Amino acid sequence: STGARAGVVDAVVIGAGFAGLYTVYRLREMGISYRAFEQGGGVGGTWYWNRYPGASSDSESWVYSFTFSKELEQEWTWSCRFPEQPEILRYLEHVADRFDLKSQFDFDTRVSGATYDEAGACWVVQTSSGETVKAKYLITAVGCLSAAQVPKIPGLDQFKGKWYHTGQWPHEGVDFTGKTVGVVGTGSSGIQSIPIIAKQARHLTVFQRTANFSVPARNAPLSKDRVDQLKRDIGQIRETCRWANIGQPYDFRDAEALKVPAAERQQQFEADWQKGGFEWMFGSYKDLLADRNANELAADFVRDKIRSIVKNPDVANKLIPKGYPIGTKRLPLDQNYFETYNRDNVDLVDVRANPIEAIVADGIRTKDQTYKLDAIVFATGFDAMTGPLTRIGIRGRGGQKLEDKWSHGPQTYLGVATLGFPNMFMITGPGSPSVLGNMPTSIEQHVEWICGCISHIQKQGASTIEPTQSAEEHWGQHVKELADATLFPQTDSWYMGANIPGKPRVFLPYIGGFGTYRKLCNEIAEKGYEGFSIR
Ligand code: NA7
Repeated sequence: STGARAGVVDAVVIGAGFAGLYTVYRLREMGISYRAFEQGGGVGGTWYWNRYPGASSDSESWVYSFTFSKELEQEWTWSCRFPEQPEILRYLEHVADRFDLKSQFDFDTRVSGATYDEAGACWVVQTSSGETVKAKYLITAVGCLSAAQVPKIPGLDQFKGKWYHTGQWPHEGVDFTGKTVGVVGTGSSGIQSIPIIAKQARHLTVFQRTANFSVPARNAPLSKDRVDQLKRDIGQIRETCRWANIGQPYDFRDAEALKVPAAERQQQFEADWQKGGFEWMFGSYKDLLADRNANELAADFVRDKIRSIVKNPDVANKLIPKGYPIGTKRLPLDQNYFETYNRDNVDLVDVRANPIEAIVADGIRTKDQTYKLDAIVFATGFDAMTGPLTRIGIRGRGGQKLEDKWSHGPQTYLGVATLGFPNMFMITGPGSPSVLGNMPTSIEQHVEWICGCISHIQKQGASTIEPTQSAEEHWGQHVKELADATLFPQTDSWYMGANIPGKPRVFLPYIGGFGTYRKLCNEIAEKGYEGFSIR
C-alpha cells in the first residue's frame, strides 16, 4: 500500500481479480471514493491462486477478457485458443498497469470482518492489517470458486510428504520429477493437471470418487490470420456473448437430439467433438440438459469415446461416468486426460468402492490398501459461490451474520444483494448466472449494473438500498423453478452445494441464461430499481 489512506470512503471493494479490477476502474471514473483490499500479494484473483500445472481457462481467450476498452482489446494478443494461467495472469497484470489500478489496492490485506452500523449508516470494515475503514457501500468481488476445500481426512497432519490444494498452489511451482504422486479429485482442476503431473512424476495414482465426463479442449496456437480476423470481428463476437445463454459466442441449436435421425445426430456430435470446447455441449441440441433421454444420447457418445481411448477395459470401465446426466456436474475440457490412463506410470483408484480411510505418514490408506506417496495433490474443489462470502465475517442489520441468514441456502435478489445487508453489492453472487458461463461477461454486466445503481442512489441523495422481502423471496423461487425444469438438481455437484458436507442442497446459480438475466436486470433498473427499497 502507498502511504496514508482514507479511513472513511464511499465504497470498500474486496478482491483484485477480474471483478475487483473493473469495479475500481469504474468507481474511479465515477468519482466515488473507495478503498480496495486484496488478500493476495498481487492482482489476478483465481489466476493468482490457481497455479497448478495445466490451469487454463475453458472459455476461448478472445472472450475470456474485458470488453470495456476497445484499445485494450486491440492491443492485447492472445497466444492460443484456451489461455493458460500464466498468460491470463500476465493479461490481468497488463490491465492493472495500463489503467494504473495496482496503486489503488492494498495487497496482502484480507478483509477480516464487515459490520453494518445502522446509526452511522455505513459499513465498518476490518482488515488483517488492523485497520478499520468506514464506507457507505460494500462491494464484494471475491469470486465464486475461491474458498478452497481440503477434505477433512484423518491423519493429514501425520503426512511426511508435501501436500497441495490446486487452488492454493505454491508460486515457485512444484517439481514432481522422480516423485510418487497422488491426485485426489477428478473435477476440472484434476482433469487439467493429471496429464501434466503424469508426465513429470515417476508414478501417479489418481483417487477418483465420481467418474467425470470430459470433452477435448483442442487447444492450439492462434495464427496471425486468426488473430487479425478475431480483432476485426470482436465487436460482434462480444455482442453475441452478452445475449447468449452462457455468455459464449454460440447458443443451443434450435433442434432436439430426440427428433433428429440417429445417423445425423451421431455425425453432428462427432463434428462438434472434433472442434473441441464447450460448444460440443452448449452449442448442441437444446434438449440435452432438459430431457434425460436426450442427455443419455450425448452421455453415451462420450462413454464410447472413453472406451475407444482407454486401452485397459477395466480402467475404462472405472472412468466411464454412470448414474448422472452429462453436463450437470461442471463439464471439464481436457487435453489428453483419458489418454493419460494408457501410461505405464498411472493408476486409477475408485475411492467410492474403496474409500480413503486415512492419510498416513507415507501416503493414503484406503479400505483395502496403503498407497505410498511423496506428494498429495488435492484437486478437491471449493465451497462454491457462498463460501467466499460467508467466510468473511459479514454482519448486517442487528448484527445478523450472513452465514446465519443463509444457513438454509443463500437468499438474494438477482444474486446481487440480500435483505438486511443494506448497500452491500455482490459481484456474481449466488442467484446470478456467473458460474454457468463465461465469467468475464458476467462480471462486466454485474459491475456495470452495480455502478449504475450506485450512481442512482447518489443522485437521489438516498442513504440505503436493499431488496424487499417479497422481491428476494420471488427471486429465490424463480431460481429454484428454473433449475427444477432442468436435469441439474438430480446430480451431486458443487452447483448444488453437494461437495461440502452439511451444505444445504440448493441450486446456487441462476440458470435462465446470461441474456435473459441481463435484460431483466436492465428492466429492473429502468423501473427505478424495482424490488429494492431505497431510503
Ligand atoms: P470440483 O469440480 O468440485 O472437483 C472436485 C473433485 O474432488 C471431484 O472429483 C470430487 O469428487 C473430488 N472430491 C472432493 N472431495 C473429495 C473427497 N473427500 N474424497 C475424494 N474425492 C473428493 O473442483 P475443481 O477444482 O476441479 O473445479 C472447480 C471449478 O473451477 C470448476 O468446476 C471450474 O468452474 C473451475 P465428487 O465428484 O464430488 O464425487
